[in-house]
Amino acid sequence: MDFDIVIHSGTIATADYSARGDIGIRDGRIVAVAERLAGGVRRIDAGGRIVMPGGIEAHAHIAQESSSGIMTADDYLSGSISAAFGGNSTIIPFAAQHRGQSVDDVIATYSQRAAPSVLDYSWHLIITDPTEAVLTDQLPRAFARGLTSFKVFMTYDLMNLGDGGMLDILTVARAHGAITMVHAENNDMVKWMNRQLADRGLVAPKYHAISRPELAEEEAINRAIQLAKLADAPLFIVHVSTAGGAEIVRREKFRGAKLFAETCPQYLALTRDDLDRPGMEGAKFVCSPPLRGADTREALWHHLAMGTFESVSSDHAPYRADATGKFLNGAEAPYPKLANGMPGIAARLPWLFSEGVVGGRITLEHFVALSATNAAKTFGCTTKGRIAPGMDADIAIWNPEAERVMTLADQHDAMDYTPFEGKRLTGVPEVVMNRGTVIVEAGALKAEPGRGRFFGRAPVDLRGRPGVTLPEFDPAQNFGTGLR
Ligand code: DUC
Ligand code: ZN
Ligand code: ZN
Ligand code: ZN
Repeated sequence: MDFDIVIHSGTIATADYSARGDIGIRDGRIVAVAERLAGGVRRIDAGGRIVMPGGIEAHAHIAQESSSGIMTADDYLSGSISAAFGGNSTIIPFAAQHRGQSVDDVIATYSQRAAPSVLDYSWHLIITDPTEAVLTDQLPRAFARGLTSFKVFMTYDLMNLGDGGMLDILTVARAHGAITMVHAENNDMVKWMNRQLADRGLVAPKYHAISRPELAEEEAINRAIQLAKLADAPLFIVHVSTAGGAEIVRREKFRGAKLFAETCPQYLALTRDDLDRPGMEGAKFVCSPPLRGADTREALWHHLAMGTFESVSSDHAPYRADATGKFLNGAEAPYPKLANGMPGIAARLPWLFSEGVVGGRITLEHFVALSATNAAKTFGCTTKGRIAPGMDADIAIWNPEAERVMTLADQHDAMDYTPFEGKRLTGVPEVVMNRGTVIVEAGALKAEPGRGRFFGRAPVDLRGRPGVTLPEFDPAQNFGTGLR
């Protein structure tokens, strides 16, 4: 039987190796990888190009209300299109529970919202109200449907769970092979700093960074890991922004914690000086955790190169710099009332490729691991994130030499700014496929809204054996070492 598509003469890059070769695709799957393949209803010439797994964007906020009720500018149509233009084949945004809402209702709500997606999608749940019914009934049901990851918060009064709540939820996750993702900042430290600054009238955007000190992240990362070790449960630290936090992650991985972590382009590209731009420009750079100093930025690059992080995710949190987003609470709103987050779903991979691979800081294979393969492993995407027979044909073909300057128009999102405006980049994803369908080619969208599909994920794989979960938790044998 003929192939539907053969991608030929490209350099195939995986997380382990790169080599010249051809890829044969049939019925949306990769069915052959070989030095040379004949045939193909369509043959795509990838000479001089790099052929790699399409990115998996595992941290994005799309069609999601913030805890203060501000809706993201991107819905699943613009968000998925923007992701595709940025070299992604798959997105795993958040589906957020409001206090009092059932998890089943959250899933029903986001199922409707996600219907227009051009890319395959799954969700991480955000749990803010872990009632008995949520812990014993609703979450296990969600895990069984393949939502095997969820995020909790150690900060924000409306979301913060407390240490006991964290232990309860880690235990439920462990029992069902799910992974807990955590936003780690010490809530009381941040609130105390907010009062100190407000008492002195210091509310310009630049004080946002001062209000959320590095110490607050480091303390909370350390505490979250100790809680996870006590519960002997896997933990994923999202958006690590500090060198101290990265050092703790590194040390605790070495000690055997079941630990995963990501950082984001903004922490590798920008600094808190961007918050001090004239007027209210700095509001565009308000995100949590906040941007740090140039020394921290360099340290995070070293951690990335050393392997401290599994992934680099965008934390795409698109709030426009107008009264629908950043300035919903006024054009001169004090920093605690500015919408929190910045866009980057289209920028993540082109920026990381350029600064990381072309810039000589990480290898091409490491780039593939950070952009797709590791997220697939961590989050149980068993048919995605790799180029091998049997996998979904989720593929991006990159021109590694094309040069451009990053602009808002290139992002194809619903935003009115990009924090990466004007950055010079080398390397462009020219063709992006999802399950064998071309989504983006030659700078144009080729896919129909609504073609993306939900996919369920396997339990978290801690032992290289997908689907094998941990033995039952036994408090009589628990020494809190995380080493079993
Ligand atoms: N956490 C995120 O992950 N994104 C936006 C804001 C936040 O607190
Ligand atoms: Zn967060
Ligand atoms: Zn986020
Ligand atoms: Zn365009």
